[in-house]
Amino acid sequence: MTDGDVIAKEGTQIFDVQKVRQDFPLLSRQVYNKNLIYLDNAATSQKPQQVIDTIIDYYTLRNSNIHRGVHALAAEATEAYENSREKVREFINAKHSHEIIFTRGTTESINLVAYSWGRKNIKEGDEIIISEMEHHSNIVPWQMLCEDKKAKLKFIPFTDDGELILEELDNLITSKTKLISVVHVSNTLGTINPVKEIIARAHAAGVPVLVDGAQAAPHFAIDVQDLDCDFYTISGHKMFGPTGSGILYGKENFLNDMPPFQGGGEMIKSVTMEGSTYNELPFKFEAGTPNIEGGIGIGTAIDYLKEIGRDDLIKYEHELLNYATAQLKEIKDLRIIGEAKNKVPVISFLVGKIHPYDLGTLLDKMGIAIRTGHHCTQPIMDRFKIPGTCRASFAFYNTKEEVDILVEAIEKAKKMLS
Ligand code: C6P
Repeated sequence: MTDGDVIAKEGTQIFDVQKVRQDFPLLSRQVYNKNLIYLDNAATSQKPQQVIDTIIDYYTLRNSNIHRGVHALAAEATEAYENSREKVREFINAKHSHEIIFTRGTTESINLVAYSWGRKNIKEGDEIIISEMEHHSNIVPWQMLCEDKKAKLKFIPFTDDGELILEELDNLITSKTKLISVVHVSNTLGTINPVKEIIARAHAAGVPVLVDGAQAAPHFAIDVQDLDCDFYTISGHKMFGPTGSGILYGKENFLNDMPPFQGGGEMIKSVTMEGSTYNELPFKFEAGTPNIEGGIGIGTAIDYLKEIGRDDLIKYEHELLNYATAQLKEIKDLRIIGEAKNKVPVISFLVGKIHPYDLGTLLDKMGIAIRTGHHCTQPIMDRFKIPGTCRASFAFYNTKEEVDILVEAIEKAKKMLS
């Protein structure tokens, strides 16, 4: 198939992938003298020139600490950082910009809630519900909390296709349930979970919900007010922003009620030898000098996504997912792990008895970057009784032509390894 990568709506071009690719300088490099095919976007996405320029601009013209200087540079850097917070607010439709806490990423966001909200609200005998398809970042912090507080962690199971069994949720929720923390999109299975439905059921039982949105935000629009989630987490580096930038959204009343996560500069109102009082939101949760260029850069990534048009991007990615799934299924002995009806373009697969690491290594030599292993979701591997998978994760800058090259390369690797 040639690149039919411009989707036409009533004869008009609405998404030109070749044009979009020009914004991502790294996509035009070679590895091992082959054109790079980057299919590891769920690990981290590439960055458009606009985001790279923002970082260069910050260090070239504005580098200064924020919120504490009276001079011009400090004011400019603070303004850029706070403008970015407002862009994030709009991006996820939060009610207030002080509900947006800048973090290092989803891992830190979840740990913040587990330490701050968890240590205040969880006591012996309480229960927290997560699912069997969580990333380790949404398992381990709760295991640590439960161990600390002698609380219990319970799991929503999923089907062989990779869909959560929601009927089980009603059995899992009891009067002891204090929180549900669930992934919006599985990084291994690609499943888009019905989080709105989960939140409605949880709220009906008076239980708050955290949603791990690390893999959702890069692929579709998030509306935290519509979802009515109590917490939502995002990793900036997976949505075309800089590494070390992330978001914790929390409803104002939850965040106001929570004690600080870390102590230090910026998060205090006053400090005496006897004790301290704490700053208001969002600063109460942003101790110390933050990743300033990361915070500003995430705002540029949001500007970029708005500019290329999210609706068109979603349609394009959906087409890419369908095409890649169909082409990969043509390969004899290839088994896709995760065939939920509602997916983002993340495809985990195994080929016969070939170890994912061997296949991944050979594909790399052919210029194709995929991820192999358990993808920090060991319970999913246990569920399927497999050691790991190969995972091709796509972004809107990938093409059908790249899918074709991937399929050809897998066939070639299969011959070499059998
Ligand atoms: N998944 C992947 O290759 P951080 O590292 O904090 O930005 O994100 C952690 C995280 C949390 N939840 C989900 C659903 C995730 O996918 C990730 C990161 C990467 O799949 C690295 S293991």
